[in-house]
Amino acid sequence: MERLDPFSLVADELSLIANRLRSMVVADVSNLASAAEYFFKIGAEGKRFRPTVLLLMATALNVHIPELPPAGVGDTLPTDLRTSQQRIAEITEMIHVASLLHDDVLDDADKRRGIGSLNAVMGNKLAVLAGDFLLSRACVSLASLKNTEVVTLIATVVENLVTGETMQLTTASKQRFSMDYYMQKTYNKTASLLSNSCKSIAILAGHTAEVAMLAFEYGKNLGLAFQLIDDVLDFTGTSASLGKGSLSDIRHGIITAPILFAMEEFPELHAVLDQGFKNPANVDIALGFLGKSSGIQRTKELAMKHANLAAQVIESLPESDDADVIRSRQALIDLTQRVITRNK
Ligand code: GRG
Repeated sequence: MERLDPFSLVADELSLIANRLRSMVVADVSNLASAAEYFFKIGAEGKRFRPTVLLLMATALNVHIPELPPAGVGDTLPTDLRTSQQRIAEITEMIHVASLLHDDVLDDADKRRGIGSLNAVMGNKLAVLAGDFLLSRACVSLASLKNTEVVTLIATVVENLVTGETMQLTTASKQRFSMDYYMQKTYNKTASLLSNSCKSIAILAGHTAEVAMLAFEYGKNLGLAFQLIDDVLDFTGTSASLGKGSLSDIRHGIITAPILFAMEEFPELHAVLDQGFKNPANVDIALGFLGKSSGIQRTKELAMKHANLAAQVIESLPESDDADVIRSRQALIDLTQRVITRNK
């Protein structure tokens, strides 16, 4: 079967969602309106990785469910189902952007998606409020789906995001230098949104707990792989060489997988990391150790392990001979490899 770019498979639906998002973030107060719409404007929308995954998952799970009785009066119609799954994609993107707005305030970032960050352009106060506003609009949309299980899943995501961001603030060495702590933080910060939203797509379609768990596992492993590569890119940027990335994590004293692996090979790094990075020379020293170590390679291998686990999940979904289902599953498998090889 021909292999299509995963993004182009859902391109039409993605632009439908983009238009809906723009209409959902309209506010009465003009500066709140311009703040809230800032990252939904054409050209500022980012990679739209999450809605792409969710729409593909919706089609990938579009199989006959034997446990379900034949549709009766008042049941969710297939078109209503697809619309409710699109809502999940919109809600997920709103929560994602809200978390970016708050993250940029916490980090005092000046750039996001290649343009000025909202805090830099409109100030911290409006950026925080715009994030809260997006979150509240996401809540209203979520409530309209009238599915308490899905409400619980998405509410857990917000809790996990806040927990993950708070975990990252820790100054305790035991936690900062622990791989287990880092993976837990990574799940909270990045993978929870994908795992729980993928599961929501399955729940809305009426799938069994088993299939819902497979959707969750795909999102979790894809999200972990995505963040591990993000942490590599922070060091390498688009090039293959160290130090070409933004180095934003290490400059903020955030210890990620490449450094944690490097530390296993060069325990001397411990003292450098303990001193912190107020002194820019320490960044160079840490990069020196990282370059001599296999930290980047081992991080990529760990990302690959999670990407492969995500791909295996798709292989174990209930069989289907529907061409659209098969194409979407292939695209979800393709995405697991693209996440590993991406450079942005
Ligand atoms: C307001 C919901 C809410 C949370 C507050 C600040 C915070 C708690 C959480 C921040 C979590 C965070 C910033 C995680 C990083 C996730 C991540 C990998 C972002 C980059 O995602 P991309 O590359 O971005 O998909 P684009 O721009 O393409 O959408």
